[in-house]
Amino acid sequence: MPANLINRTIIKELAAKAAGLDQDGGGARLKQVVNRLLNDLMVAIDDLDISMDEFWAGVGYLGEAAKANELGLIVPGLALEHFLDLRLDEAERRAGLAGGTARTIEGPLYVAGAPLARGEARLDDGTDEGEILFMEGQVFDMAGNPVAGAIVDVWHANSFGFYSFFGPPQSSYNLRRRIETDRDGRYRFRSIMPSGYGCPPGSNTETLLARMGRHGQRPAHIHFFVTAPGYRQLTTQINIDGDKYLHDDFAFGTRDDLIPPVERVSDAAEIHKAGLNKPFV
Ligand code: MBD
Ligand code: FE
Repeated sequence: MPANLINRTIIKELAAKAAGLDQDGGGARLKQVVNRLLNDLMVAIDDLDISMDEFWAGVGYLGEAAKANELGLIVPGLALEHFLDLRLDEAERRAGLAGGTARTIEGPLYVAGAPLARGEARLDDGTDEGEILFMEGQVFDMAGNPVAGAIVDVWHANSFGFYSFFGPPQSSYNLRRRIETDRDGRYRFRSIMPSGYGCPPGSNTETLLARMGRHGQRPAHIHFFVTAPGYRQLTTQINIDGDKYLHDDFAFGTRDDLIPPVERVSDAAEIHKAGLNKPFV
């Protein structure tokens, strides 16, 4: 098959023109980015001898995915969201800002404006018959001091792997809360154990992954944004230990530091002793 039909200098000039580099107007950064992406795409097309059919199949695919609101699913599925995290990690390391709880991807299923509670919250609306789950934690600054009044914005899937506002209807903001940390920086919540998420069967993303021999499954996880005035935001998740997909996440979000111990208790008295079973709002 014929590859490299076009001289690299011609590609360079064409990409520069298409990005408006020879024009006065426009934004320099935008032109720089478009120029680079076009150049690299043209080189890839030429190197791989991408056909007309293949090219338009790709454009059509992205259009379909966008129409179905799935770009936010394909990005993590192709490891790009995790890659952006790796870059932030390294930038922080070089700036001497490394440390603290590891970040991981946000994913496409966050919804702002969850009900705000103080210190503790119940996340589930009582309709999910999944395993009851309690979680508690404490927010510290980089010097190790507890941060009172931090907002822990938490969201996760139900016991079938579905999120409120997406997929089969659930009550508004089910399994989504903002919890303000108490004076010791502590928060705690009651909820139900999530199941792992799977890309919708037959969706563009699932189909693409299948065509590459991949699956679209995530291990069970719980998402967090942690914010406080004057601090950088932490975007992270925990994974539920023991999940079949714990180290086989289609979105590459699992990190070794983000798999806390899960303790299963059958005796309600043990829960009571831990002070976790009083009524939650
Ligand atoms: C999710 O629940 C998720 O967290 C990510 C990253 C991608 C798809 C679904
Ligand atoms: Fe998720």
